[in-house]
Amino acid sequence: MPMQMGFRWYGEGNDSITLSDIKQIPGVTTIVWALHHKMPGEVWEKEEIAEVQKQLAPYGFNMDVVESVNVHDDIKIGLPTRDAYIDNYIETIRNLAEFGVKVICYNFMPIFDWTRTDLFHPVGDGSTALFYEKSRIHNDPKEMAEYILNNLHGMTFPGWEPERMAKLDELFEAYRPVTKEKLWENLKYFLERLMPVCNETGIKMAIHQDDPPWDIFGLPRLLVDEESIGRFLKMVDDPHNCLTLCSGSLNANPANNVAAIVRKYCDRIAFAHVRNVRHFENGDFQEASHRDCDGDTGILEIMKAYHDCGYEGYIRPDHGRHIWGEKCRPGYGLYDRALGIMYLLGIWDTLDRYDRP
Ligand code: DNO
Repeated sequence: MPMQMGFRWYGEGNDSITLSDIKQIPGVTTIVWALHHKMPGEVWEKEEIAEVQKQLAPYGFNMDVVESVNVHDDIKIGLPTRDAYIDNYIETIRNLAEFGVKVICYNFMPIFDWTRTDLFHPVGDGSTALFYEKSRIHNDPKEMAEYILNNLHGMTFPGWEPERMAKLDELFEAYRPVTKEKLWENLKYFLERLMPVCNETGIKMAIHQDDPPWDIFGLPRLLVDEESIGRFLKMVDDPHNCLTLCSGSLNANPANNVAAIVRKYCDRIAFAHVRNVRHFENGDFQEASHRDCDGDTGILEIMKAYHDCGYEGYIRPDHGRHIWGEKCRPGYGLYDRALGIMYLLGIWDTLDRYDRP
C-alpha cells in the first residue's frame, strides 16, 4: 500500500473547514478525525462513529486514522480506577475496528497536551504562527491554561478540556507521586492490557511524542528523543505498539535528528506528522512553513528518509501558519496546511519518479 496523505479535521460544526474544502486539496485520502465531544475515559459508541462515517462517505475519504482517543488521567497516574477506564478504552478500540479504523494516535503526557506561549505570534510576513517562549513556562501553569483557553474563539482544544483545566490544583496534587519511572510503568501497564485486542483487531496504537520534548511545570515527560523512543518500543515489543512520529515535537529540541529517528524506527511508525520549526538561540522556537529552508527541522531529509524506507503508513501536514487573514483553530487552518500538503507531495512525487533504487 502506498503512503496515504491525511488531513486533520475537527468534525462537523466544530471546524471552520469543510470536507468539501479538504476534497479540493490534491492527494488527500484520509480524514484524521476524533469525537471531540468525548471526555477522556468515555466509550466511543458505534452510533457516534457511524455518524462520522456517514459524513465522510460522499467524499470518498477513509476514516483510517483517529487522533486522538485521549487517555484518562487515572491511567497515567496509576490509580486503582484505571482498570475500568482501560476497559472503556478497549471497548472503544473494538468499536473503531468495526468501522475499519487502522491507527489510533494518542499521547501519554501528564495533564497538558502540546504547549505554546503564543498561539498567534507574528512571523514577519503578515502571517502568524505558534510560538514557544521558554522563559514563560516555569511557575504558573494556571496562567498558561487560562491564556490558551481564552484564545480558542469558542472552540474546543483536545487535551485542554475546560473541565479538566478547572481542576488543575487537584490534578497537580494527584500527579505528585508520579515520578518518571512510575509514568513509564503506567504506560507499560496500559499498553500490555491493550495489545491483545490490538492483535485481534489489527489496530495500531501510535503514541505521539511529548511536545515540547522536556519536562514542564515539574511534570515528567517520557517520549523526548531517540533513546526514549527506543526504550518505549522495546518495553512493549509488539508490532501494534507504534509511533506517531512528530517531526516538530521532537525537533523543538535541536539535538533531535528527526530523519535519523525515521530511519531507525521506520517499521514502527504508523503515522507521520510533518512540520517545520525555527529555533532561536535562547531555546525559544517558532513554527514555520513546511518549506525546508523556512525552518531548521530538515523536511527534505525527513521525507527522503521515509521514502528510502518504503514508508507505507499515513502522513499529514502538521501545524500551519495562519495566513491570508484566515480565522481558524491555532495551527489548524486550511490554507497553510494545504500548501504544506502540496510541498510534501511535491517532494514525494519527485522522489518516486527519480529516486527509486
Ligand atoms: C497537536 C497535536 C497533538 C496530538 C496529541 C495526540 O497539534 O499533534 O495535540 O494530537 O498529542 O494525542
